[in-house]
Amino acid sequence: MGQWKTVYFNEITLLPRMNIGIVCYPTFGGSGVVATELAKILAKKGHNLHILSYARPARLEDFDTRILYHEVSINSYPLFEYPPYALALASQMVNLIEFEQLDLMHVHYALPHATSAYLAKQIMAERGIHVPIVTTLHGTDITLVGKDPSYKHVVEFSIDKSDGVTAVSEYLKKGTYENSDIKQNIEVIPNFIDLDRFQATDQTDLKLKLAPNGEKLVVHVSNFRKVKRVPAVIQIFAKTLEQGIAAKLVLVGDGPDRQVAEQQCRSLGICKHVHFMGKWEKVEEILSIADLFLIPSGSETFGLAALEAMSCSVPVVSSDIGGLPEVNIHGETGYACELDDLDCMANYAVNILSDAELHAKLSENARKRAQLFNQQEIVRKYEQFYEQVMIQSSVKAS
Ligand code: GMT
Repeated sequence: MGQWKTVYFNEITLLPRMNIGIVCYPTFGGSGVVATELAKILAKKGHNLHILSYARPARLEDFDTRILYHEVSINSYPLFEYPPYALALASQMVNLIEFEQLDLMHVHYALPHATSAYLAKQIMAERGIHVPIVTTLHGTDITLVGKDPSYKHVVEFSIDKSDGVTAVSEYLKKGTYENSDIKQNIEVIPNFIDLDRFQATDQTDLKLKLAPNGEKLVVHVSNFRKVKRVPAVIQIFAKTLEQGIAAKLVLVGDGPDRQVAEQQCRSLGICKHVHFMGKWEKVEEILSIADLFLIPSGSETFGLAALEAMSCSVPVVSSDIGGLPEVNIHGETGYACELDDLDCMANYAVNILSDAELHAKLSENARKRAQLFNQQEIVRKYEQFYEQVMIQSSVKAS
């Protein structure tokens, strides 16, 4: 049975104000960033947000009275080699739904979030309370981990049981249908960008520090996981140097392949041209002075890092896999090459860095393309999707 609830109106938009639960990983990049930025914008629009994660999300820095962060507390016990996070999460979801009177729970990254949500929803249904679940598929929850036989059945079941499912690109939607037994209707709502934060600003001092002799700046930002192919970034850059381009490579981020990358710079003898920044919050400052962004990933359902660069008017050279071609348009905002064709990427990099007219055209187009992913418009799509899911699922539940 569905239940009647008082509807509060949002004093900012005059639309119904929602109590929304957001579940995410607290990570620096990817789904954690998308989920947290979404929560921040929804809060600015007058909704109440409850973020549930095992640590405070990296992007949740400022205080907002409409955002409450709830940490999933997970007690260990000598018997547990692996403490059951999914169960602790489901239990805490039940608390939130009940005491904060959530209208909807939105989980980012299916594994294990969609499963915990399904469990919480069933518990609440037993108590006569219906809460719709929206699951957003981001990437490896479908393309890698989610299809691992040790998780597949549960992940697919949980996604199918969600009341609404979104994917961050057409590629991910198509891939989900092709590589799983999921039957749920999937709505594509792409990732979004804050065009005010991510825009080129004057960073002359930083530029002088990183490129003191007026060298071109090539930038890569990632979590240095295998899939990001940082060694390929270094090889492409080395080939660019070989072709006589005076350039510096700035690597932003950290992760498992950091040492491999450092070793590679040493063996190629190009350490003095490469700067490892480590994790760096204000990535837009570095992007502001970048002449080129490299993202030769082996798997990427969207490529948020490319969009951030484009929003700062930086042309992109990428691999042509996954959702990257939906972001970086070949010949318009940069270039995309086959995954293993590092020569192709290096040649395009040289073209961009040595032809001022071409560079100017690509950077103007990059910013224009980024404007299509304006956060206000995309977040409105999420709001509309929530409204639609709430109506459809309450009809089903009654
Ligand atoms: O799958 C991952 O590597 C992590 C994942 C995440 O959920 O943090 O990143 C994915 O989501 C991002 C935000 O939607 C996308 O921009 C990335 O392309 C995607 N990563 C991969 O597909 C490898």
